Amino acid sequence: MDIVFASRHESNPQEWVAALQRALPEHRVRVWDTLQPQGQADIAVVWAPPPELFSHESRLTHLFNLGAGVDALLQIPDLPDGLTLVRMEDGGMAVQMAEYVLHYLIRESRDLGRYADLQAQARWQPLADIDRDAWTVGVMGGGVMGARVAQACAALDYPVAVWSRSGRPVAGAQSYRQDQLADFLARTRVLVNALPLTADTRGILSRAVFDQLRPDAYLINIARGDHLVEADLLACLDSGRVRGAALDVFSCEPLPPEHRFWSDRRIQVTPHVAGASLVSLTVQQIAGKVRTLVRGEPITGIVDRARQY
Ligand code: NDP
Ligand code: OXD
Repeated sequence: MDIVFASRHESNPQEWVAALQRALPEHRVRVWDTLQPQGQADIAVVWAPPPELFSHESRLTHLFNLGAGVDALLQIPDLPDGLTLVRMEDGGMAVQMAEYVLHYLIRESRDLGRYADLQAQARWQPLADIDRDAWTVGVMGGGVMGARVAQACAALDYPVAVWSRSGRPVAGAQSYRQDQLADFLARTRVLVNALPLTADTRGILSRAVFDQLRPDAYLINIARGDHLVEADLLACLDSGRVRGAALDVFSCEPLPPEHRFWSDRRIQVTPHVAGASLVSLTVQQIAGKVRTLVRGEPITGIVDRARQY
């Protein structure tokens, strides 16, 4: 197989190529660029690939995405219909997502942000004990990321609800189907978004949803910026409907320096780092799937283009 690595965002593509080549010594692995012979690649490993990859490499059969989300790939105008898209399944990201959510959940439910403020005033002032039943975590999306997040919260005895298209069961949580959104939201105090960005989910984090949450709600968005209607969040923060938000992803990344989110003390901003695909685990997974394909066997993680995830 001729395997090319193509990413406009990766600062060190050689690190990926070297790791892939070590894992697949029987195949040829190289960084894709337009200076090399074209039209020979069978497989591309990508994250934000240059769009011209697809017009130059007509032999490609599989596109391995370094991330879990394929929304950006599906926007590429000339993406060939016959190309099989394969997403990253975990790759070390799910445990990081769980850590991220637990950090903000614990910070809010145990008043750790308020204790930081009290320390600044040298005030020794114990606050009320936690009422864990008042801190139901509602996770939107029960896939690889959402299920791991839900299980981590449940392991610390928080009540957990998970909402997904199918209502698939998640250990330790109560599951809700797509048509049970209102029941799911009515229970939820800390809303965690782990949905893929699709036509159905774009803009889902809106006032209509925030208004159905329990009072004093908190939002954690670890999926995509375009899930959130930013003006609705700001309005709900101002009205007190939502107490705060931890946001890892934004419609415009990097978040522009003048954006209001940076200076709003109710919002915690991180630069799209909630779950990073780690080189060793990612390469191991891709190499395993390439070997499976060479044996002529089916692989998991194939994107259903009609569903958009
Ligand atoms: P999965 O495909 O494993 O899971 C997606 C889940 O969303 C499934 O449970 C699915 O339901 C549910 N879902 C999809 N559409 C709808 C809908 N319209 N209504 C209700 N539920 C829906 O994805 P992952 O868990 O691996 O990843 C989720 C997203 O997280 C990625 O697409 C990406 O955008 C984001 N991400 C962000 C990272 C970061 O660093 N911030 C890192 C990694 C991922 P069902 O189970 O019924 O199919
Ligand atoms: C992903 C991401 O989709 O890192 O994997 O955002």
